[in-house]
Amino acid sequence: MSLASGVDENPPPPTVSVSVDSSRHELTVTSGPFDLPNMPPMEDHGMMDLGVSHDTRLQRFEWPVDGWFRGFRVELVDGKGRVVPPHVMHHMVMVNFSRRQLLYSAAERLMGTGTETEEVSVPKTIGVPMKPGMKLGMYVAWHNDTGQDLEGVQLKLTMLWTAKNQNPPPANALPIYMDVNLTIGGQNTFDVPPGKSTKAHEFTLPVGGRLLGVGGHMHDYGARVWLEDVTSGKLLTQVVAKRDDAGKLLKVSRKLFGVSGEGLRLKANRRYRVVSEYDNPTGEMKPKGAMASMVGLFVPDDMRRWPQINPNDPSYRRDLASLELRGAGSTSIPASHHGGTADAHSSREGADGNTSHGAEASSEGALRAPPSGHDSHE
Ligand SMILES: [Cu+2]
Repeated sequence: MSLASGVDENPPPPTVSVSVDSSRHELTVTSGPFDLPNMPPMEDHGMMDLGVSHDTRLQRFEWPVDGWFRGFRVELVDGKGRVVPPHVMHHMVMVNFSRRQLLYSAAERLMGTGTETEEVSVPKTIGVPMKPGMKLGMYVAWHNDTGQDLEGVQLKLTMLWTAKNQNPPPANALPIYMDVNLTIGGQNTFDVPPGKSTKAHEFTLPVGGRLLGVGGHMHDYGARVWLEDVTSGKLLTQVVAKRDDAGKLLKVSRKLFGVSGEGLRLKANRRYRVVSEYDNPTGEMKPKGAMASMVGLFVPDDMRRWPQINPNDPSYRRDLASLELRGAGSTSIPASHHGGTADAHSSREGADGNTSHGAEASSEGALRAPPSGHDSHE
C-alpha cells in the first residue's frame, strides 16, 4: 500500500472491472489506477511522436448483457477522490474483438471519445447490437497538462444499453469507418503537398443499408471529406473543415440524416469513393501530416450479411498485433503509432468546436467516435 502522500515506487498495475445496473440499464466500467505525471502542453501534432502522451495498454473485459449499446459518459477521479478534468483523457477507444468492421478486416471500434468528454447517446430507436460475452478492450491516451502530477486516477465509464425486450426493438446501427488512406495495422497518414490536393479510396459494401449520420477526422490544412458514387459521379455527402486564417483545423462539421428517417441509402456491391481535400497554404510539403476519414452509424438491411471475422486473415492479424503493442513502452512504437488500425480517437472533438493544439479535429458519428481516425498519435 502506498502512503497517502508520496509517489508510489511500484504502483499496482491498472485493472478493469465491470458492474451492471439492470434497473437503470447502465454498465459501469472502472479502470485504473493510473499515475499521470504532468506533461508540457502539446503545441503540434508532431509532439505526439515524441511520446508526449501516455498510452495505456489494452484493458480487456466482456460485455455482460443482451441488448443494444446506445451511449456513454465518462468521469475521472484521482486517488483522493477529487474530480479530474475530463480533457486529461486525451482519447479513449473501445475495441470490439467479437465483430469485424464493415469495410476493413479489422476489429470493430465500438466507440471513442475525445477530450471534450461528456455524455453522448443516441435515441432508443437505434443502437449497436451486443451479446453477452462479446470481447471488448479499451485503451486510453492520457495527456495531463493540469500543472500537477495526478496519482491513482480512476476512469469510470458508464455505458447505456437498451434491453432485449424493448418493443419495438431498436434498429441495428453499427459504426462505419471510411478512411481515404488506410493500411490496417499500419499507417494511415499521408503527405500534404503545397496547395490543393486530394486523396481517395474506393470500396464496395457487402450489405446495403442506411447511413444515419456522418462525421469526419482531418488534420491541419484539411478542407473536406466527401463520399461519392463512383459510377454516377454524384456527391452523396460531405463533412467540411472549419479552419483559422492560417489553414489550421478548428473543427469538422457533421451531418445527421435523421435517425427515424430513411437516412442516406447505400447499396451492396456498388462502387463508392471516399475523398479528402487538403489545401496547404504554407508553400511547404508536410510529410505524413494528414489523415482523413469519414465515420458514421450504418443500419444494414440484413445483419446476417455483416462480414465475419477471419482470424487467419493477415490484415486482421496485423490489426490485433498493433493493438497488443499499444502502451508497451514509455514512448510510442513508430510502427503502430499513427494508427492505421482504423482506430477511433480524436484530439478535440469537432462537434464541440474546440481545439487545444489545433493539429487535428474530428466530428464523429452519433456515438461520437465510432471507428474513426487512428491509434495513438495523441
Ligand atoms: Cu489523426
